[in-house]
Amino acid sequence: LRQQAITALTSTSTTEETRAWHSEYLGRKGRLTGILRSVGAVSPEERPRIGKLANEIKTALEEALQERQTAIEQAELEAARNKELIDVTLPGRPQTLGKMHPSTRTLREIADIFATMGFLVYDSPEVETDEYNFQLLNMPPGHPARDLWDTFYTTTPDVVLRTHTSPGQIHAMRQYAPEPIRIILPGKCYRYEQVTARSESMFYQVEGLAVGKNITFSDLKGTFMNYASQMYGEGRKMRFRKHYFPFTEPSVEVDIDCVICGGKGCNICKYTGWLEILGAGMVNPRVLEYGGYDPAEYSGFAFGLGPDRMTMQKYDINDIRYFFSNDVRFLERIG
Ligand code: FA5
Repeated sequence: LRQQAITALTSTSTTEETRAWHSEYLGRKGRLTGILRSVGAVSPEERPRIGKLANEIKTALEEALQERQTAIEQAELEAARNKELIDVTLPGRPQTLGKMHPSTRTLREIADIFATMGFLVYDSPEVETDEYNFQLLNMPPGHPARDLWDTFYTTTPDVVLRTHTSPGQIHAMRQYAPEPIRIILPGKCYRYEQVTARSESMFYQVEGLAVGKNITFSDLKGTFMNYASQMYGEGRKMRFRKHYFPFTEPSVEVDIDCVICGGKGCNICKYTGWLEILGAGMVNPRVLEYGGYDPAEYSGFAFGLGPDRMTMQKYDINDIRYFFSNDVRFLERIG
């Protein structure tokens, strides 16, 4: 039995196999254990000899097992180490570099251009009260012009997601009045809109506001001509259309010729060949007053640009929904 057990042990090569070997020979129901138990059955003369022999075998087997187990553990450890070994001669994996989102690029470009004309960047909240989003912009409760903006109301009374960046005008005026100001105010706006290739329910606007003495409509026009020539190069076609906003008087909308269709008409420019990029006008005297300026002394102009549509023009993107689609391929294509 001893010889047989030792041979079997030599052929084990994993911890599991040695365990199985242990239960076969030395376990509670093992073969050697069986012999040890039956020692009591042999004649009293034979008993000491047999018992001694069986115990010797037991000790020998236990020692052999211990030795085998140590050897196997060593081998297993070595194998694991080799498996995890790092081959320092392999070439490294290339790192993929992130790219700036086209909207961010446009926003920075706009900020740089207006900085050349002395406009500072001003930050204001995306969640507003009804008072700031409407009332202080000359739209008291029930004013029909509120319908120009499909508003996301919240479960908190009087709290809305801003539908435009214009409420920031009031925050800025109240902070700086009666000092003259020249600011731009970039940020996200929210509208409960039918989402299409040209309209999203979350989009960017860049508000602009200049307040001071003797500011006229010519300043507004001049600022825009300068902006357009820096953004699009000299000679880009632009048109001013009369419009209505409750917070400006007079008000205009400004279009540029659509490059996506080359002025022929496409769904982005509503088949007109022109793309509306902003609303603007002279700040309504009542709004100046709400902001803390005396309209007899001060005047100002304000505008609200839609940078997403400008980005679409610039990078030839035919659907606004790509902007927040989280598709890396979009960023890669633009890069
Ligand atoms: C306004 O929101 C006014 N607050 C702009 C303004 C500011 C006028 C200051 C006068 C003085 P309007 O709703 O037209 O106006 O939006 C302005 C621009 O935002 C649009 O010309 C368009 O370029 C962009 N825009 C509006 N709605 C969306 C939309 N759903 N998706 C993408 N861009 C939009």
